[in-house]
Amino acid sequence: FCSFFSKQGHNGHHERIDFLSNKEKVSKRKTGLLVGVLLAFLVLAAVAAFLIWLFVCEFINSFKHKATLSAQRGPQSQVFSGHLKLAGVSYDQNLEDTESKEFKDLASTIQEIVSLTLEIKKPSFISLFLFSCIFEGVIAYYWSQFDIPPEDLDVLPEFSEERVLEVLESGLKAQRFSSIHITEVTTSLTDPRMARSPTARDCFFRLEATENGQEFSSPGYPHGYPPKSRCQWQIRASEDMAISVSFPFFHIEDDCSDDFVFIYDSLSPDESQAITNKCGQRPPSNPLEVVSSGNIILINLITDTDVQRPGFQAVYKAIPSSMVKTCGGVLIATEGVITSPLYPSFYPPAVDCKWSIKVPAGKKVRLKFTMFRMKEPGVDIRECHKDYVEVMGTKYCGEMSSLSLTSSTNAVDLTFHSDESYTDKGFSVQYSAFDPTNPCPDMFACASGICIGKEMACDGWNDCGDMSDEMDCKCEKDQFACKNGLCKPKLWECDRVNDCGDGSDEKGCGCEENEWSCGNGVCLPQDVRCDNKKDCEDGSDEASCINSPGICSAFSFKCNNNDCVNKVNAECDRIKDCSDNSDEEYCSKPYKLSRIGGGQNAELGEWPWQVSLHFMTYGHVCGASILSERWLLSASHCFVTSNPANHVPSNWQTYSGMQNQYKYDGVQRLPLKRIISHPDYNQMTFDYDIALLELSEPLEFTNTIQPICLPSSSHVFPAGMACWVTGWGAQREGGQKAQLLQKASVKIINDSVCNVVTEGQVTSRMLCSGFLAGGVDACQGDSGGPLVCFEESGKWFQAGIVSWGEGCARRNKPGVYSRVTKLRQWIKDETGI
Ligand code: 4AZ
Repeated sequence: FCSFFSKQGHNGHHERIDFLSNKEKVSKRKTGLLVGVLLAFLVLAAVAAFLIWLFVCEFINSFKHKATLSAQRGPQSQVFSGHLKLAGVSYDQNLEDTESKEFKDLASTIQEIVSLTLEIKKPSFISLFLFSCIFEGVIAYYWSQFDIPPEDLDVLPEFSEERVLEVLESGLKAQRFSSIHITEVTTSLTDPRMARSPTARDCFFRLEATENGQEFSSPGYPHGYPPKSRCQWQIRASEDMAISVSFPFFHIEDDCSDDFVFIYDSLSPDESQAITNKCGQRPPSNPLEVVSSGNIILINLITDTDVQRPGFQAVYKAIPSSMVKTCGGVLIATEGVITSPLYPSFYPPAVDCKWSIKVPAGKKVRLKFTMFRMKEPGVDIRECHKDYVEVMGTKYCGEMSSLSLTSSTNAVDLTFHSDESYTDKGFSVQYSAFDPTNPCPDMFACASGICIGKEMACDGWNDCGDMSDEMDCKCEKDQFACKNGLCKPKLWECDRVNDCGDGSDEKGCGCEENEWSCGNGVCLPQDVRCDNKKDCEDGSDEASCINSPGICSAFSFKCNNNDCVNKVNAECDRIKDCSDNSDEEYCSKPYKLSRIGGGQNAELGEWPWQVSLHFMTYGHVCGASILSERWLLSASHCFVTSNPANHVPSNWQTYSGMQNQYKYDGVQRLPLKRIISHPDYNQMTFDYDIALLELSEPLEFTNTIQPICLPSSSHVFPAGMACWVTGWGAQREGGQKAQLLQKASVKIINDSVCNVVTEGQVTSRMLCSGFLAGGVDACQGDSGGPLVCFEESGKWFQAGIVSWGEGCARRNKPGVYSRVTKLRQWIKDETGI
């Protein structure tokens, strides 16, 4: 076992020769000291280094003429790592002892040869070239680093794995050493942080796995790992053993681009043999547990942030290779369970298994997967060209929450394949024989062949997973019969959400030509329009009366000079309707950064009016929105509680421009000067759940800090409109607060439906938004945050303040928000905004 030198090439001087200090001996394999082998090793190492150098030299020459890039950019490190498999080589155990003469001789000779090569032939534009190797039996693990100076960065795209491999392979084919042959070579581009760092030696460990579990943990555990750590644990076991590493405790920073653990089925950080990379927190009920395919494994911890997280605790042990490699078989029982090897641990790389299930003639086999996770970066789940389960000619991979299959005969094969890279939790499948003439005695038979309770059929929920339990149902009186055979609650009809899936519940909801359509979908005769009488529940029949200028009704936009504009949503539509321009004042500027859609995490600056309110030492507890440099809007119930400390402004801190609760770049933290809760706020009913917060100093607006537009009291947010709610609240009922700001699209729900589903608890100061089908909602910790809607005018308006709800995301229990339009006048009275 050897590890070699580092050579700093900037000045051409050798800086140091590092030998790893760990003296443990590992392998008990056959020994045989061969001076020739030593020589062969060093020649081999020199050859590899030389070949890589040749490759670099050759093609950099061809690119030299274009190499004049800005010197402002720093040098770029390119690291390649991989292994060389050697044949015809005997192994010398003394090489495992880094203190042995053999090891030192070999290390220094290789150092001499390679540095000599570099001194003479080093291209001036490669500032650092390193070659390091670890011998494990007949495998040499290596990595090479090139630091390309700024002026030569043009060549970077050409530093591809393919080119390096090509050069290595063709060079090795031409090798002239009779005693050894390279039977395999791999090369992969590697994150430079993984291969080497000046501090890596402070955190480098070689461990020997035995059948008794032993422990190691990340530096500083459990108090927190230091930033900029580059730690490596190389674990080995004796031949015919594999290694299992489990992490009973795992809590690394959530953002994997900062901190992460990378595990390899190799001793070098070779991407083609990566087992997995993980960050974040894992619950003890679902610990990370991985296994190697052979008797080596490498664990790297990279940390870049200052955010302190406890780190991990790991237990490693040697397990017989047979446990890893032996799988599959013939199964003749009428029921049983099949799992991927070592389940619930991650399955090992590079295994193939085949199970043949045979049940009595006349029966068929039902397969119900209770776990299916075979996710791998860059895999198209329609092709499954890497790890997969194959049943009846179809390959399955990725992640599936429900997969049920039935055989066409009384026999079925299930094969499992894992390739050399990336493994996952695997699968667990229950199989059972069934009688095709009566597949589900006393139960409902899904089209997939699985059985579910009779009461689950036609209940509006997709219990089979393929909707077959919800087809051809006889709908109850309080249900709507969808065209496609589904039954949905009558309440959901004409709520502007396609609950049936085929749109039939939303068809025929529009109004006739001679009718006026109210915002809540109600149709009234056309002559209700502009008769100065509120006919629609939401007043929308009086909100579009452009032919009645100057007439002020409750549905007119009132200019600052008391003129009235009878136009729907006149404010901030970029049209000057008021003679004093007051309809176009206080409109937040369109945000400059681009919006990135998809997913639940919000981007930095995507919701620039969102504020996080921290209370004493509790961290984030409520949300708020920015109205102006001095004023924030939030919910009264965040401040008026049984704890009087909640009402003390100095106990609160406001964070504007924030996305990640642990990152403060560009964030403005300001204390509160005053909390004004609505005087009519009712702690029992949550009526008037609104509060204004005056900042002790003004905010400075930036790209990520901007105010939200307040709607005028006549603004209509019609039912069915898609709006957005944002916050760091719990991501599910009873769950933990989010670290990254979350966003969710929710629909405005019509008031009469809102009243029914909340059993009459909503007042006119409240509105419902969400989905009656459940699944998307605000939750604890989002309170006080904004519900905002994008208007055709190109502006975002705040329609609501997160207030309350029965649980979170429950069916028929949408979120309830304070209705900003109804409280608009009070905001103006208190703040002048
Ligand atoms: C809360 O406790 C809370 N599902 C906020 C919103 C909702 C429920 C609870 C709406 O702050």
